[in-house]
Amino acid sequence: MEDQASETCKALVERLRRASSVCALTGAGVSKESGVPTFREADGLWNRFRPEELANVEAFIRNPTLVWEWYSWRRELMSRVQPNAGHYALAELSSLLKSFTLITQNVDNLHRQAGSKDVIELHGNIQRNKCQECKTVYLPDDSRTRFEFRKGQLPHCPECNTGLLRPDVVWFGEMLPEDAITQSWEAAERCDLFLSIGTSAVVYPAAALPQVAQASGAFLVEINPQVTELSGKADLSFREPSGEILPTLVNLLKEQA
Ligand code: BV8
Ligand code: ZN
Repeated sequence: MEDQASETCKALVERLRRASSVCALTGAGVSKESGVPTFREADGLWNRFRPEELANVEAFIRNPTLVWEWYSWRRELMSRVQPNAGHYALAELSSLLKSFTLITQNVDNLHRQAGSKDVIELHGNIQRNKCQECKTVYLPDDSRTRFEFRKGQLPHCPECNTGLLRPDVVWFGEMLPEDAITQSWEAAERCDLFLSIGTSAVVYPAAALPQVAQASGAFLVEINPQVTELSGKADLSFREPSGEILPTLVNLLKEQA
């Protein structure tokens, strides 16, 4: 890492140390170094599948088998990947700061697997199932709903016996969980340092959070190898992979602790 970048890192570490409250919003980019494809990059999920065909209720009603094929493929992929150094650094960050709130758009459960507690999951969690009718949520290890997706066999809700089960994720056109919205908005308004990490910042309402934080006086930092919709507004940008820069920041924080 060239000198200028390490100076920038040191400046950010100083801000992290002084901050009374830090907020981080993560997107698919933080899981890229774990081998999980993002959505909108050249090799991203949305380039092979159109979100309109898969990540919305109409698609599920029209062709539940196709949607289940996609999520079963993603679940199988998730069973083979591990958190990367960026996830672990974020998990460690919370013990090094006065106050740290981790908000994620990701449904891949990797922040929890890396040890992050109290992760605010704006778009749900792919490991859980939910009934499309009665909205009962089933945890991954609930034996009543463990099923091996096989062609033609679609999982039904054992509670209401009518609804189809679906992954407990937020699809386009669906409201985000009320508590996740409330908690993340409060954290963004309260923080004095906001980190937008690994997100293209195009999906709302999540993409509004960095701007809410900045409008409330927070210093806005972006960590993303690419320029995004947010880059022009960020007070500081790191054009580097999160799996590299986050451990660097944590190590500098620990050195100067
Ligand atoms: C809502 C499902 C209220 C889970 C996802 C018309 C009708 C209805 C709604 C709308 C509409 N027009 C607009 C909307 C709102 C819509 C929206 O924002 N659309 C956008 C696309 C224009 N939002 C919604 O519908 C939301 N609900 O608004 O409800 C409502 C209700 C009814 C009617 C109106 C409004 C619901 C949004 C949630 C949708 N669900 N996924 C799943 O299967 O995963 S969205 C999908 O995008 C994922 O959840 C993902 O989290 C999210 C954001 O993507 P990113 O995480 O940013 O990933 P992306 O690939 O884009 O970028 C990755 C970045 O990482 C890149 O920048 C790359 O450079 C970077 N990167 C790569 N490597 C690294 C890296 N960074 C760091 N380190 C690296 N190594
Ligand atoms: Zn049900």
